[in-house]
Amino acid sequence: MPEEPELETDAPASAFGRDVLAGLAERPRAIPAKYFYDERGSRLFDAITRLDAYYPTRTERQILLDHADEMVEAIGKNAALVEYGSGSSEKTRILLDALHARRTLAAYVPIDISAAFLEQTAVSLREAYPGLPVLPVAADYTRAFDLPELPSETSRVVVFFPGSTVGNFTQPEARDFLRHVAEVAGPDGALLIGVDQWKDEDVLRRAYDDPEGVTAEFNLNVLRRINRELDGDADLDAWAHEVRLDDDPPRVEMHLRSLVDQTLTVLGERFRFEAGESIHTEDSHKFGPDGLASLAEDAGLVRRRRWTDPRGWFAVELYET
Ligand code: AVI
Repeated sequence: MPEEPELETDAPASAFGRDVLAGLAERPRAIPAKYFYDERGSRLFDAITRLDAYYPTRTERQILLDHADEMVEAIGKNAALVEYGSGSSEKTRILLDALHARRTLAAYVPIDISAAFLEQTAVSLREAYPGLPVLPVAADYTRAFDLPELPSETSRVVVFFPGSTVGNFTQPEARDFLRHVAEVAGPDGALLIGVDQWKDEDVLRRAYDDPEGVTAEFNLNVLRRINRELDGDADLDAWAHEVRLDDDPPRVEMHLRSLVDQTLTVLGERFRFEAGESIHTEDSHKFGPDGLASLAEDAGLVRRRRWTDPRGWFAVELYET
């Protein structure tokens, strides 16, 4: 059947505009978390990863440092390491150091939506790891994309997805994503993934409501973005960052709570808020020891290894197709 052409309407052109208008009209009101990450939002997220209160980044980093040799062994000889959402590939360097020292990697394929950033990263990685084919792909890894041609000696594809970004997907999204990863990895492929674990509620609250207020700025940044890009009129002093914990499924929710009765105008549409009403801006799912394994199983991925820190706050898990 021929594809239906997109209808010309006077709806806002950008996906951001469409999603914000739709999300503010629904109940509960919500804005997808992916819209945090404009340039300022990405910088704020980077600052979050360096906060004392935000344990995931440094805990995962330490797990990679402590177990890199075992991971290299489990990855096997001549794998192509395909990193989803590579950014500056900071954590990957721990793995790349260990893999490159043994000359066991066939190629490194960083995938990121920002082509300019990706090129910079590729240049510095080629310098740091002479002889390693670095094959960047500018793409949105949640959609279909083609892998570049891999060196002929490549034995398998290993997808690397650190940071517990899988926790920002809904469960159906996570299932679809894992299915897509299994397809990209192909037969004999693998997934090495960072998975944040459910833990003491005070630790979780502090991580998402840090005393320095960086996470609050990160959350409020989506309103700044609406003001700038969607002709919004949000008064940033009339909104507060709020964190809620929920256990079904276990997650940290971020909200923007209206401090007063007010009207928010976006692209000419008016949305009425009563004091105390909120916009849900992010879910960060936290998993039990087997939480991700059961989702992955539905996608045809079998867990083979699991590495954690001594407190069991974070895990890095290896799955195979
Ligand atoms: C990107 N993602 C894994 C972060 C998280 O912890 O869910 C985003 C974040 N939100 C608030 N702080 C960090």
